[in-house]
Amino acid sequence: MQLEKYKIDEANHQQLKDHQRKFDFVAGDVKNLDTILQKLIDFNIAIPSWALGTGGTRFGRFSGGGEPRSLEEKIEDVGLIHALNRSSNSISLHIPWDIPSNASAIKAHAAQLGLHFDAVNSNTFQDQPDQEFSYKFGSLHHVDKAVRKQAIAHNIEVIKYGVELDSKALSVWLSDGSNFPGQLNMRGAFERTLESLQEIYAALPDDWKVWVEYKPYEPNFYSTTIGDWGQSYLLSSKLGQKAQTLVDLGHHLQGANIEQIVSLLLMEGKLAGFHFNDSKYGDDDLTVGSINPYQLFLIFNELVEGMDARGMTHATSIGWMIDASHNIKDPIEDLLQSVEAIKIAYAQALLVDTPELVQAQQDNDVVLAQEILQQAYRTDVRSLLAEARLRAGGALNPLSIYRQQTIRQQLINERGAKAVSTGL
Ligand code: PSV
Ligand code: MN
Repeated sequence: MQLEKYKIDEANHQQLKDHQRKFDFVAGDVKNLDTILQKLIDFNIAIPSWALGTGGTRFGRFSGGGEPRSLEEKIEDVGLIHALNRSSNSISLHIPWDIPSNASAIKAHAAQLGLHFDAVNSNTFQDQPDQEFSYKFGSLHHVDKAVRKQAIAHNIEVIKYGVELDSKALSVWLSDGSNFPGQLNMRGAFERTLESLQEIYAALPDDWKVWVEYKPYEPNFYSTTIGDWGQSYLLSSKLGQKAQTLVDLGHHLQGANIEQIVSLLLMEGKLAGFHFNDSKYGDDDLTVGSINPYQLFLIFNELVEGMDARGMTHATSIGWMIDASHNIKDPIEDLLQSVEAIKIAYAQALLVDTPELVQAQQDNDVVLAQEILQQAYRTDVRSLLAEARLRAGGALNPLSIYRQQTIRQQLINERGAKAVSTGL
């Protein structure tokens, strides 16, 4: 289904007076208001094709109904999100969960909704029914060359699908690791992974990147072969310019200073981009900003400062994507909340008074430095985001229209209460 623009306009009209009052209150204090609004308009976050259905845990899965049954329907769901927030103009595919059997038709379908294709993701963490060798003991790091070759071939096939869709990056996450001490020679595993990635790297088109994602544990619980940003950075450095490190916010041990990791990767030109989510304990894949919005703001503060220092365009220089799982919320509502939280953190980071902060740092004025950051963080920027959405043709309040228009119920009517989407 699609949401007609006039319905958004009607709802906006009803909420306009209230919005204007809130916007004027905040906007009065914002320097460079139009520049900031334009940055917010330009800033889009990709939606993963696997996040439009209900996620599960190993204990169970509770479908919410109306889940997309095909890639076409997943694209339609992203189209709905984008129509409402004008901030989600791309979709990231996971292969083989979402194989585009007719790439030009899929591309046209997406383009009609104002969407394009973000990075393509390979999957060598699950066995597929038709594959010859199992990934039970890993893929690109496997001790058996034949298994490695199969995994390399899969990644090269994923690049081919991506080329057909005009994607520009291959995102690789490996579950390769070990469950018990002694199971694996760690150096050997790393070297084999590098060798395999070198073969994949050689198959990348000139204008493509490979993003190497790291994760400390799960599904392996003793070691992961690409376990942290250092290991990913080492691989991406050895591979070459087209390789970079992807930061998934949930892929850190507790207490890790993610903003510092991000700052240094950016400094080295090695920050590929993000998989956004939030967590309390591990890779919880919760709604962005639901647990620790201050950390998200601190990450964006480093990003804005670091990107400005390198003259990078915020919206397009690195990859921005959500990677979350929706166990109990409506996936579309959850994604709307996540996009909003990301843009709130971004807007707050844009408000940081950088010259003043630099001076406070120079003076070792710790109190003032904290005041400057928290002044920005405690600003209620939601009406700035709403204004940016309004100017871009979206909804002042995406979630309220989504509910008012009973979109989930319509999706259930169309697709059924038991429709199940591919993914985890
Ligand atoms: C692994 O936990 C991960 O973050 C990788 O990005 C996978 O591609 C994705 O989740 C699968 O849901
Ligand atoms: Mn991820």
